[in-house]
Amino acid sequence: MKSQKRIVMMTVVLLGSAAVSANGAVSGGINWADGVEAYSSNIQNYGGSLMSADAEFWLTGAPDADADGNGYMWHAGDKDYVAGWRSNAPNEFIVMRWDGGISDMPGDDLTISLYAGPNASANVLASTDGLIFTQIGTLGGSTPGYLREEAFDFAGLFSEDVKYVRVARVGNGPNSAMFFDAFGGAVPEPTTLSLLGLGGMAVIRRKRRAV
Ligand SMILES: [Ca+2]
Ligand SMILES: [Ca+2]
Repeated sequence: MKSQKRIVMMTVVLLGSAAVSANGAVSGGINWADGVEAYSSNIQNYGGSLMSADAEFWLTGAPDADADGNGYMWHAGDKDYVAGWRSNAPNEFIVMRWDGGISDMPGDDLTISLYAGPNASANVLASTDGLIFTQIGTLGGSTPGYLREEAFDFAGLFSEDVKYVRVARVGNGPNSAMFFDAFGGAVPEPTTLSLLGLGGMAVIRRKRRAV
């Protein structure tokens, strides 16, 4: 029922001809973050190299740390292209930037790829202007080294496209490290939308017939 509703809503978006601005960071149907806007002084990759302007690629673009693609990030050949915080450094944060912005669409709008220690936790906030941030959810702990994805829905919280996402450390101390691989915004893909649109029409027709 929920998925039917979502498909119908996608149809509405399609009929409303949602505008998608061209963006160099869109690949694989995902609008990957374009830049690292700000970060606290101890942000580093797993190996301990501090974040710098030259290392923004650790966090921008598509996920790239799990080179062999099996979900575990610490195999030989896997890349240390992540950034985050280690066990004891309170108030750490990272702010990611999207030049083209992310629209609030039906369903989830943002996916964060990360791994974390079992005691890790963070708040996730988003902003349209980089000044006022609104909490969109939280991140908890998991098994160290194992990549996971967490999705967030802007769900009517913003009147304009989101251009900044902030992850802010909460849990501090042993086993509370958290490392991020990529931040992806949802994009209404024209071909997918067309197919979903047709599917949505079919759902509407079926529903009408059922009434
Ligand atoms: Ca949404
Ligand atoms: Ca990465």
